[in-house]
Amino acid sequence: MSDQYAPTPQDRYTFGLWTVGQQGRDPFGDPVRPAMDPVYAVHKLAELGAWGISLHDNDLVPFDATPAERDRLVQGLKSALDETGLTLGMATTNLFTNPVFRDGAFTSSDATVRAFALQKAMRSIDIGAELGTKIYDFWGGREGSETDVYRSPVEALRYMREAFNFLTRYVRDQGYDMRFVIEPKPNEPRGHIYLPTVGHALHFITTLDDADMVGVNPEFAHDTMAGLNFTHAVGQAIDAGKLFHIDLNDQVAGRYDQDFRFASENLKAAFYLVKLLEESGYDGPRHFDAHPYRTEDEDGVWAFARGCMRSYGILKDKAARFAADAEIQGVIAELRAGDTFDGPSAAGGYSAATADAVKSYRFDTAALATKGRRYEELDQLVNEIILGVR
Ligand code: GCO
Ligand code: MN
Ligand code: MN
Repeated sequence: MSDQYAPTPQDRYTFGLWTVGQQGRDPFGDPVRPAMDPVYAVHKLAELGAWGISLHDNDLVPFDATPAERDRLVQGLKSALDETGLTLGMATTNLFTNPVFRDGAFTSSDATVRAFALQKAMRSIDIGAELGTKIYDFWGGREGSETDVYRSPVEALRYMREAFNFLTRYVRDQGYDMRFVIEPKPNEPRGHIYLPTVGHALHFITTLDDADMVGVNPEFAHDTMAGLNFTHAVGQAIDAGKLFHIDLNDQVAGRYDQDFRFASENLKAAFYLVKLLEESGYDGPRHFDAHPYRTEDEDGVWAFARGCMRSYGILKDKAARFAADAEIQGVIAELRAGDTFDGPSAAGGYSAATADAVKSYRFDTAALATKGRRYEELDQLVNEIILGVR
């Protein structure tokens, strides 16, 4: 479909190779789609108007590849990126599929596994650097536990910190222009994953040697699985100056890890998210980390990819309508006018005199207690924008 919502590279949409390449394998069933060649995926995504891709080391280079194979595959993808003009928006390490990571990677109780995870991450960071990414993701899918019978969570965080401190130094040593992001998730595949939320990750980052180099990669489905408000999590990341990347998809709260097409389930939550991202000046990738329904063939995969991008673009347009809607902005202006206070408050900072003034101020609590907020009216106007009648 070619219209004002047709995606262009300026929109900065990116897709994981593992998303369009997802074969529909699940715990109950075999793959329903054949493996997709990464070079083919790059060309198709370029045709659809994407800005770039992302990858795990093993989406491109098999776990057991020889150095020569590795070089050939990396070179092949580099040529595809050069030919299409697509960028590598993010790269990451697969530290979860191989059975060696059964009890974690950086936080494994086994020191040999922890060292192997470092080796795999450094080799994968090298691939990312060769292909030009500036963002390197850490999703600790296996970094967690089902039982705390052996490793304490304090020990696990110490191991995790050792790994991050080592790897940021490695990146600096190599002179790579690269920042790290931590991608929090509450559970799946582990029963409990360490650093389960954006807030946990943001604090952990403050304990790192190179904290400036590390931000977060929040994912819509991950907070939604836990019943949390994703837009609030993103807001906290923005407030901390740590929103370096974002994973967009969708999810029904309380279900398995669904990774649905962006905005396919929670339209309104997606609207508030897009509004926040666009208004915040976020200029990183709009990265789709989602899977086509298992019902789909390859045509369905591209319908899925188009759908992710179109929904984002349409919601961005809806956010612009919200900002331009005279009735909505009129209500907001009236509310803002009624929300000002020129008496003593925390706004100007603390002084003993202000503290005394606040303590002794005579507030008209009867008036405050009866003042309505008009959010019903405003929120319905948002519904009408989303439903397309405004
Ligand atoms: C998930 C995660 C992953 C990561 C990806 C990059 O729930 O499986 O979101 O898709 O984003 O592995 O590290
Ligand atoms: Mn996920
Ligand atoms: Mn993700």
